[in-house]
Amino acid sequence: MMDTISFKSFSHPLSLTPEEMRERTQNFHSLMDGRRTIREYVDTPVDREVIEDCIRAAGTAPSGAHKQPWHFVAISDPEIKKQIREAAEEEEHSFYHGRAGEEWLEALRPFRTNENKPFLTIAPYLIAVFARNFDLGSDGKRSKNYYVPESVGIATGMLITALHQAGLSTLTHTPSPMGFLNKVLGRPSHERAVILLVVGHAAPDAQVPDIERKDLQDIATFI
Ligand code: IYR
Repeated sequence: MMDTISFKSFSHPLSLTPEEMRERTQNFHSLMDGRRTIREYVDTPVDREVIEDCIRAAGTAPSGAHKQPWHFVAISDPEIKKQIREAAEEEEHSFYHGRAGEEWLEALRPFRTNENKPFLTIAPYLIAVFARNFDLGSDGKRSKNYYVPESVGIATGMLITALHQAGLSTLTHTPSPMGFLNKVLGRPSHERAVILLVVGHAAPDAQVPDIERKDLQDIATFI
């Protein structure tokens, strides 16, 4: 346990003029505005080092009491991807044939999703994101983590951003329930799978829904 932490001085890696700042924020928004959730991939491999760096970047996210309550499993093994696809499609079948309920299915209909998930075996990487509500010491002692959904959500957003700026596409897949991921990936029961990120190059003929993002005035208030 870390009882005391010493403090050190900080300097931001960037020191920008207001003009440089504006240019960077405009460019960054434009880059992020080009991100789309992608459901069609090619099997072109991605270097493991790229995935490692993106996960490192995600691991820089702020977290409650710096507990870093996340674990990422990066899967490229075709056999494990196949197991994940089979289990996910089984869960999704019951979701789309009853469990979801009419209102949910109605909300999803325009997006043309269904229980078939070929991207789970085609995309070169799947990254399963796990959240830990507590850590387990080697003596079996539990230590609590804080703001876990917030911390893991922020880290996942940073992971998606890191992958996008590397030229890769993602799908924030949420097979539900996701308990099968603990079993297939051999993760302990105090870890809870929250998102299965599909990662790779978008198929050249990939299609995305023609939808708009809310305007600034609809998502922000300045007072
Ligand atoms: N998990 C299902 C259903 C699904 C739910 C929502 I909310 C979406 O935005 C998209 C899909 C699936 O992955 O098909």
